Amino acid sequence: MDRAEQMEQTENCIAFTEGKIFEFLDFDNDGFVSVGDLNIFPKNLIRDGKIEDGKRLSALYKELYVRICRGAGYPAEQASLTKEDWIRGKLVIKNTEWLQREFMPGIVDIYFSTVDLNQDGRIGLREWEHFYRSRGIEDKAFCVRTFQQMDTNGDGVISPDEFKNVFAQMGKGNNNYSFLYARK
Ligand SMILES: [Ca+2]
Ligand SMILES: [Ca+2]
Repeated sequence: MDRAEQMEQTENCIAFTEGKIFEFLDFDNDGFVSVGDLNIFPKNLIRDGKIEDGKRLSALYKELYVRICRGAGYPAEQASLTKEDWIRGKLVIKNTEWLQREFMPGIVDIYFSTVDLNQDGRIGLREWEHFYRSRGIEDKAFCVRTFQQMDTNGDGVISPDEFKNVFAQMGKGNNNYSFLYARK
């Protein structure tokens, strides 16, 4: 495979994962995602007492939305985006300093602490099952399989580094982790 083919394959993989993320964010399945949809997640975390201050998370998502609009070729913020817009915009901003250095580290830490219910700095299988149950997924075999996939050193818990690695891999076009965005 030459370099151009490799790049195309990476882009296809990222597009696949971004399509899953879009479907996850489009809660009412109308084919559009607005900045309000992006804020459903931070709002739920605040409502459930998972985070005290959702301002940082909301600001990150707002900025993401604006950058995706621009990346998709719109001169100004749009009321909503289609899946095609979302993927096109995300592919344009995927290697930007902001996404890699600010957005991803910011949200990954928050994700980890919301799944780590007992706050011991590790995610156990029970916590992982709870995370999926909160999304209406009760499939135990699915939980075990995805848990083992993330627990790369096989010690029975997911460390912050293992968790971060999943997002780093997704950013590089590895679509083996799109299960993170599964919902019922
Ligand atoms: Ca824990
Ligand atoms: Ca581990």
